[in-house]
Amino acid sequence: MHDCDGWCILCCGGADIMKCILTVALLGVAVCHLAQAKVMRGEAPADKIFLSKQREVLKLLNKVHEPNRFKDQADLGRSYDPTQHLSKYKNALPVKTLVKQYTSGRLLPRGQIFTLFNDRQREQMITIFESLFYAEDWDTFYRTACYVRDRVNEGQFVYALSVAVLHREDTRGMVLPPAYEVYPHLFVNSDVIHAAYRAKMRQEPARVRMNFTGTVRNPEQRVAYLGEDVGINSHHSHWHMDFPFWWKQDEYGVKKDRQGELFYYMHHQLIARLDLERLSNDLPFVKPLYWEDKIEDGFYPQTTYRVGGEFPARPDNFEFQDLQDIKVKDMVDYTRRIREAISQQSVITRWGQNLPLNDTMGINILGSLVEPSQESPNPQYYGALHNYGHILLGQITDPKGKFDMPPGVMEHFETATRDPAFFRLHKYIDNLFKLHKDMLPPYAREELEFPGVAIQDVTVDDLVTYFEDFDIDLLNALDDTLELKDVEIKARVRRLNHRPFTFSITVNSNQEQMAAVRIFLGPKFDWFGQEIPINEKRLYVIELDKFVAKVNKGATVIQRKSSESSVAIPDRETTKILVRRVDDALQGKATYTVNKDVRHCGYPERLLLPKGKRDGMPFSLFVILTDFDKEKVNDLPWDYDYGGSISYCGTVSGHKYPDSKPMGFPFDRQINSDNFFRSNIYQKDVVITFKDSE
Ligand SMILES: [Cu+2]
Repeated sequence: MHDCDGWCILCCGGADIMKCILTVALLGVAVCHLAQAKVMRGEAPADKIFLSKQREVLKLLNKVHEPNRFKDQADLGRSYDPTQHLSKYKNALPVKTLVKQYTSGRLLPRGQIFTLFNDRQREQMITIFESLFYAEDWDTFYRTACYVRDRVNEGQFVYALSVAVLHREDTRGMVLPPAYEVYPHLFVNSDVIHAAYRAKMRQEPARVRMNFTGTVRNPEQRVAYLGEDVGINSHHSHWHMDFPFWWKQDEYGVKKDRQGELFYYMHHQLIARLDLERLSNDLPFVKPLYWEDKIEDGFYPQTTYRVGGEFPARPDNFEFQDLQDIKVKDMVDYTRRIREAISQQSVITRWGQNLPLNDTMGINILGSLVEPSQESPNPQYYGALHNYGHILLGQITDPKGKFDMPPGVMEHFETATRDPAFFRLHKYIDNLFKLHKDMLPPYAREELEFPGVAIQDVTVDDLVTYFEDFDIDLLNALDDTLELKDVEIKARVRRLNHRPFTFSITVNSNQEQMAAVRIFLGPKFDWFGQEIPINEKRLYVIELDKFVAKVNKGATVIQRKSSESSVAIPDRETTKILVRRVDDALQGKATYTVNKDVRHCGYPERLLLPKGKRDGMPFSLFVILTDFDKEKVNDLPWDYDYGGSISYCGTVSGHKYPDSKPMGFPFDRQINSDNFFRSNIYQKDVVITFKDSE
């Protein structure tokens, strides 16, 4: 974001100067125009050392299902013996264990399906991750990565390497290829894979059209474009890589600030977003499921593992089944204990102490307890509501393992949102969080207001959504041999997008100060066409943006583009383009910029708006300004962007979450409409119009 000191020409720059001058002339106010694309503060040209590291990581993640095709890496991996270099690891135990497990044949073999929800497979993956993470320097890390590349299961390898790259200091800023290109099977339907194979056998380039799962006879199919969107699945799986539930904060020395609260908020927003899509498609809000009730809607994923068969399907009206280690009755008990803790506003720790669930910290504790993460105060007593929910749903059709069915879509973060039951499970969990939030007092006047600051007007361009085609590269989905040349085979999917839009927020202030700006969108009418009261609407509002702006004494117009939203990230670059850009930079043909805070987690920017309707659908827009100086946490420049997707994805690289307000403020607590609206809280109706194509 640019500085906006009233000296408009200095702050605007580029093509916006004329518009800027005109605005000043017409309105007599300072206008801050923001850059067209999302410009990241941490961006700088990459040096050769970084570039060659980036290239090696991309090589390691190439065609992971096959032995490493890069001879230099394969040779290095074959000859490297980690046990000869134990002093090169900050903690040598994991790598020692890994070598022992490998030589005794106890690791999950290559070619088999890896799921994080399987305790044994996860423990092995953690050993691989720790071997990579504890490597003292890049050289040791790289050699270890080459060593494991051809020895361990490829699913475990991709996950462990990715989390290591995201958390090591010497790999900061490195870009991982999009998950849907590394593992296309998890993202596209079986018939697409079959058609792709046919094309590959003929060595012919192809674009295979992929349809959403189900038919018009299944109402849930109307919103499949959201649950099956590769961007959403990628966002969700990356969130769980940035905030793994198995992360040992103290041991690894990397703190995860407000992880429990982020678990609540990111999932809460996913449900609210689906709810707005449902309204746009004449469907009621998501209903929570319950352990002892039937799951009305079945799900047939129509997706196939690379090896291991189809993802299991669930017929309509199926009931939860006991698994060997997880009983439905236990889930009921865990829920009861959690509800008790919420109503008493106190959790019992594993040492029998009481931990209060109050104020802003309560939700963080509750999030860690429900998921649960390693920070759960008492996993024995409160169980693993969310993780077990995923497993129960994933194994519902073969609970006793009689048919040796592979894991269900719910047992991978890359595929979970495809199943409508994912949202129903999370709505159930979200209602527990709501119960807790409802125990807290509504925000007091001084928490809501921003004395001396008033929003005079908010305008925004026409909000228009449409469907467009998008191609997914299937190169990694298909087995082939070195002799066969790669041909372009892609899956063509329909995906939602919107026209770019800009908010103009006119603010009056009695002094120059920093304002935290929050923009939300909520439904105006419910499924029955009745206007939703604010205290209910708050549960369905989606965050569109949150940022800091400087307001001047007098009037200021804050302008903010949809492309700058801090909940979202732009489209991921394809692996092919990424490789080409890195190669070009290595050869000195072009500059490659690296952003040390780069994020892979982030809601897809093109899904920022719900679909709306052809005739236009009214929504409620909210803009809230608060005093940033009172909520500022880090000692960093006010416009520091943390990689651009803080709202749902928090921060990485050791930074704290940048503001101290509860996530979702001010809609996370009960609202009394008489006291809520003040001069710094603005509401207006907006209309979203869906066009069939653009
Ligand atoms: Cu999740």
